Amino acid sequence: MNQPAMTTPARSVPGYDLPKSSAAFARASKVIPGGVNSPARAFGAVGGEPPFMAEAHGAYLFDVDGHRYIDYIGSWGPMIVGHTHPKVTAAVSEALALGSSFGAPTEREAEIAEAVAAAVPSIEMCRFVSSGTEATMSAIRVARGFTGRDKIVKMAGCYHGHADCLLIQAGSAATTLGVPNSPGVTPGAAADTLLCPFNDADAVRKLLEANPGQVAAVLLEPIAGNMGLVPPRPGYLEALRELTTQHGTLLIFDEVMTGFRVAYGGAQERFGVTPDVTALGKIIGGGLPAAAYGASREIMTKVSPTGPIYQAGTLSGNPLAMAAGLATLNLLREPGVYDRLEALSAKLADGLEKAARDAGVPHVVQRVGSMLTLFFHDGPIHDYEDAKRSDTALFARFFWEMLARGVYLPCSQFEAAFVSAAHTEADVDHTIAAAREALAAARA
Ligand code: HOZ
Repeated sequence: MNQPAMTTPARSVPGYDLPKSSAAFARASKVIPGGVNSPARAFGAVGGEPPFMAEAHGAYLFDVDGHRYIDYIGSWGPMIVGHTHPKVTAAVSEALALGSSFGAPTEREAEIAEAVAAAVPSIEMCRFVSSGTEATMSAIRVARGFTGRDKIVKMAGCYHGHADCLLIQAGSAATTLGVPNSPGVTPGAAADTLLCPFNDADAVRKLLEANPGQVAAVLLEPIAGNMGLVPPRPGYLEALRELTTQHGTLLIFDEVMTGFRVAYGGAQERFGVTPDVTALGKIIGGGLPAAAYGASREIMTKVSPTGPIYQAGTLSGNPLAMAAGLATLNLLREPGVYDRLEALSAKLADGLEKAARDAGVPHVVQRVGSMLTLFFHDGPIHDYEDAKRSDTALFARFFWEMLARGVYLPCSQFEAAFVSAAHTEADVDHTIAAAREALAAARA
């Protein structure tokens, strides 16, 4: 892969300076590994140091150096209604005044669980946890406990958080930073994870046939978002549904990014394929730490305390996170939200495509709903191997030129950009104009 090293100096864009951020980064780097609390924020693939953020409102981020950015990461997915939405802020403030954590059940947990069950086709019951990692990790434990089998099938380039058995050919920052297989994962944990290319149902079939009665679950992002945005080929999800059913294997959709994003009911609603177990995160917490996993009543009643499969969490179902999540879901049920997201995202994808075409750079823009990636590679991109052929050096230059023009894209070729309901036509027009200039500068 053509990756700049972690130590690549910041690309200098005249007039775009980050002195306060740089000081904050130096301070943080002394006490926090890499100065960040999640590697995806470290600018490892684009070089240099990240701007430090001071606040965010609507579709905009504001850094400590006084720059405003049109935000296309939305905290890596959760902020679908925009930052500091008044209804979300009010809900959290009201909840906070009543107590921030009880370690005891609250009525709102059932209210949001009912909303999730009504929205997501595969879910009759769900359990709230605090992060997407916990959701996928717990979904796998449930699949193993339910089936009595050990192995799982994972797709190369899909990222499901940092549980041991999933840090194998993992996308997102694990790929960005060149560590798709992490040290610290024991051979035992890795041995039960079988790998397939994304979008290759035949490879899954062969693995299931070669491991009869041993595979608990086939796990994937139904729309891959952690190797850049890679949609499923027509028929792929349907084929996985059929194969897993034939083999008594559970199908798990990691909808941490796609849930409530590509449709209110997630990718499973959009594509009409219902998995056995679903992991949710990001939007469900409305910008606070909440995630969930869910399935049929038959499966979920095997979870402790009704069943023997153990999973727990002190801050699970936290009242502030539940308030933010519920307020966000309520906003997403207002008429026209997804139509508007679709139209705005299509306009953005179209504008980026034309800008890249006019600049004469290899490219393809891939989009599903309000998630998209401009790959610097003549597409289509169907899997991890395709994605890794992208020109990441060009991406890095483009990224910095966009940042200097007030557009904050994900800081890696191997991530998806997110459009929010707070973005306007004017924001998208500005972004496309910036992309034209940035591509010209990045090529120079
Ligand atoms: N799962 C996020 C999108 N790839 C990355 C967030 C993070 O690792 O900080």
